[in-house]
Amino acid sequence: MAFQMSKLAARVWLLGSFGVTSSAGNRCPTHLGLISRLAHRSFRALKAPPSPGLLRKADKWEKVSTASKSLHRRSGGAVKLAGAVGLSAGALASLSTSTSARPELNLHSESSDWTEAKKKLCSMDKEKRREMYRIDFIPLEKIPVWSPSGDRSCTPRYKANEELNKKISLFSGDITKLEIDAVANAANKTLLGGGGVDGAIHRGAGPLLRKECATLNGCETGEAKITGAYGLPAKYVIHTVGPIVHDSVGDREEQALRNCYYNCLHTATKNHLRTVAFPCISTGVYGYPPDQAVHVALRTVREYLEQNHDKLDRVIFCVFLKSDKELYETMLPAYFPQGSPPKSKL
Ligand code: AR6
Repeated sequence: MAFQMSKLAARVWLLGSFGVTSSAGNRCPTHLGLISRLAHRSFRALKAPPSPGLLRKADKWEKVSTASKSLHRRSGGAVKLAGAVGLSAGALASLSTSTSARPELNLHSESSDWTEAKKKLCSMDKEKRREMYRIDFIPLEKIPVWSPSGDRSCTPRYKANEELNKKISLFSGDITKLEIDAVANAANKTLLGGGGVDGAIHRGAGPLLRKECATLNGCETGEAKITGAYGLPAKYVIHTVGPIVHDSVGDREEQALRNCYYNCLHTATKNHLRTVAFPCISTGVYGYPPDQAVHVALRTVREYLEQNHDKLDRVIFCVFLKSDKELYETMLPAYFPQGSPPKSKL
């Protein structure tokens, strides 16, 4: 029995010596301390002191544990400390990655709890959240407010309203990079992911998005449902299901597409979200002609902003294809015309 306990104590110590730290993530300092305490406790249970050499080694890990906790706080002096306690370069590397670079929340692990992750993300400030992103991000400040460029004359369909114009952006690129309150997703009825922009959003957000989506019982065409955005720079994803167009667009499809935009905006404002980006819903796999969809998108946003201008700061039309960019550039002045400059008195 005594022999087995002694072996256990030695094993506990050995665990500490051989890279348990590398897989222990950010709990590394705690693990080191625990290992040391376990070693001491095992020896106490034996009621016979271990060899002085073995104890010295256990004490050394205790010191490393205490020192690495303070390192974690101050994140400096790692090399000096390693020299002082004789840590190898490999052990130092595992210590430094596990104490500073690794975030405390694993958003890309299937086994993480999505409710817990969502709660933690909500309570984090922007800087802390930025440590979690795996992709480049584009902050709101880098997304310019829309202003007409070139010679794109187009008959205005609404009155000029400079206040509303300041709330509009046309962004050309990947919606998953936007660091804003919410990105809309052109999903399917299962909400469990797919191709196109839906696939990009799920890939960027990681497996917890699918886990949360699985609790929502799908989504009907034209409706919208909100989830966390997990690994994305955005805070939330608002999923909507656009209409599928087989031959031509009828009233039903047009109304359904309008509902998508309206319900996404309504979901955003209901949740006090002030910046929202839209992809060109239904215009990919679902076959809605982009030159018709652009009118539905712009009209619905314009009318929503007129009624709710105090509730939103920015609506971003995110275009992925050059042809869509050109369509929006052409049609934006019809829905968000510029005011005429004041007449000169001369
Ligand atoms: N960022 C912004 N826009 C994008 C991105 C991106 N990363 N990727 C594609 N787009 P689609 P749908 C544009 O087919 O027509 C999925 O499988 C794309 O160029 O993604 O509503 C779902 O699961 C196009 O302009 O959505 C559904 O089954 C727009 O996003 C189905 O597709 C929409 O194209 C939904 O079809």
